[in-house]
Amino acid sequence: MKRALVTGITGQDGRHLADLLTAKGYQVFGLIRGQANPKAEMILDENPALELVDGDLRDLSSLIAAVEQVQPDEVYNLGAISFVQLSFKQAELTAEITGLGVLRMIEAVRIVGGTDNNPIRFYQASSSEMFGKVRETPQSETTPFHPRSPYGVAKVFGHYTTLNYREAYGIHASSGILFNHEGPRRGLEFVTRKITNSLARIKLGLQDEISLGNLDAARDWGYAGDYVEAMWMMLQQDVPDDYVIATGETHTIREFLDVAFRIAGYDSWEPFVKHDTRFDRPAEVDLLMGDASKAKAKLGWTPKVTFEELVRMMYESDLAIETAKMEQGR
Ligand code: NAP
Ligand code: F7E
Repeated sequence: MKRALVTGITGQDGRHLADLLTAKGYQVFGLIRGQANPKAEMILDENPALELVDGDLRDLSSLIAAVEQVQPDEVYNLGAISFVQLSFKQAELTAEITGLGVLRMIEAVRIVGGTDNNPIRFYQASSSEMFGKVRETPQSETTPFHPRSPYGVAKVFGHYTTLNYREAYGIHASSGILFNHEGPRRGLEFVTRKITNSLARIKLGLQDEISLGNLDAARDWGYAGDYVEAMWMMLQQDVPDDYVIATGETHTIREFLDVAFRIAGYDSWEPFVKHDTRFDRPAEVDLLMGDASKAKAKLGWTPKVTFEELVRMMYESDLAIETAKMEQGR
């Protein structure tokens, strides 16, 4: 039975990856931080085969202890401050966790190492936010980076740290440059889920409007369930490498609103959406569109869920959640 250690286990991707690896017959260990993490119960209910191990990406000794305890075949480093807007307000903490956290995790892998004939394989969750003020469209593995937020800067550090450990120590370390991926498990702070959840509440008469920032930004949005498959595929290759994972389509926030409100049965979203400068960013990433042809050729990976299917899935899930809450009087 293969063993995997996943950081960021309580996050959107950690939960999807745990499900995928469990279905593939892995024993999955999730790194959990804090002394009574309120999300622990929820993820164990969701995946009872999961085992939790204490640790924090700010604490190297806790990571070494976790790797020693688990003796993993594969480590997936998904833990991060992942909300770009928060990274502007807590830049130092973002550098500490999203940036230096990668160094600590891969250093723990280097120190513990695994056996000579079964060295530990490492996955780093890199991001399309590294492209930032994009130098070319679509963006591929060879597009230069120009991050636009403390989050993007921290991810560039983590990305090059992964590459450096691969080259310097021969670690089987791969970096997935993932474009935005969403789904019903997406945090409510991100724009897609904020829209589908608010829309469900508008539909049920629980809310009148949605306050949003810049509606002109364009993103290459895919489904998280498809993207965690690519993470696993990267670690099954003989040779570690970096891969862009994306759909190759881009849509503005306006287009997301168009599709979501149409699915919910409205002619127009404009009467319900109001601009709130609190959600504008000090520096914006205007347009992301990925070229995942390397992942298709080498991993055989392609996205399955379309943009419209993704929006529908998220809206229907939020409608069910909000309806249940309403019926329970919450
Ligand atoms: P998410 O839902 O925000 O989850 C972040 C996870 O990081 C949570 O489990 C959180 O744990 C954990 N974490 C935060 N601080 C930590 C610390 N000090 N030590 C250990 N764990 C800590 O993020 P996601 O959407 O699943 O994304 C997973 C990874 O992919 C992140 O690295 C993100 O930056 C990257 N990424 C995401 C996307 C995307 O579109 N989703 C695209 C590209 C890259 P708590 O619950 O305890 O806070
Ligand atoms: O913003 C605009 C906002 O916060 C998307 C993370 O997973 O993907 C994610 O980062 C766009 C931006 O995601 C609101 O200005 C308008 O242009 O959903 P988001 P993100 O910043 O693209 C990348 C790949 C990651 O790696 C990150 O970890 O939407 N926008 N109005 C808004 N965004 C939010 N959150 N809230 C608004 O009200």
